[in-house]
Amino acid sequence: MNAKKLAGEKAVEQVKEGMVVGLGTGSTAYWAVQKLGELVKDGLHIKAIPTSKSTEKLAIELNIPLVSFSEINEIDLTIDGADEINPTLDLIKGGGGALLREKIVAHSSKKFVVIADESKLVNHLGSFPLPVEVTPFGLDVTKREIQNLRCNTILRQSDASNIFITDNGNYILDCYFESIIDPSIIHTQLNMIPGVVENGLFVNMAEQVIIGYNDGRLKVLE
Ligand code: ABF
Repeated sequence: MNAKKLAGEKAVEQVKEGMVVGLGTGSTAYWAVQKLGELVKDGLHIKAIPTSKSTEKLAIELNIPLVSFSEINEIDLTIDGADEINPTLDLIKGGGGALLREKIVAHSSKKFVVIADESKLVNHLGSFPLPVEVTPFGLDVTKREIQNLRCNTILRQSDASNIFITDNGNYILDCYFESIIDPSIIHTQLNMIPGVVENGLFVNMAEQVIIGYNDGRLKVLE
């Protein structure tokens, strides 16, 4: 049994006729988008907002109708993955580099459901390096200010000779905190730094987490 597929398809059971749905990014959200594509093919009417250009491309291939924020009042339900999930359902996201659009979409949603396999569950956030989207302008100053928060930072590369560029034209600094005991404090400190566009801490945002297991079990955390 594919744990990520199980979680993704379980989350899609919450999608109802006429909903506006936020489509997540990553290999777990992939299964939710695939399932939605099947339901749309079978006659389900929804409108969707993708959280990345890669998800937008997948949605178009599946003929899932897309809308922009100017065409809707709010998003009914967003389904997305995560890199780490702590016991209070705070998240680290952005391993795929889409954290800015993911956070905008999740924040604009009446309900934000996170899907994952059990490997994402942690006691404390921070083993996974925290992705922080920063402007190219002033990078060295921004990097120094972030490092003052007691973390090491690495500029994300797309390959050996190219810097990773987000869908929004920015860079990602992967920040190694080791252990983040109070995510809300780090979140605030990071976003006060002028060159920081957004960070991958999703604090008090997830309403529900669906965990899939390879043996076919599902666990819902709220
Ligand atoms: C995305 O899902 C990112 O925020 C996060 O990095 C990723 C998790 O990756 P995967 O679902 O492929 O394990 O939303």
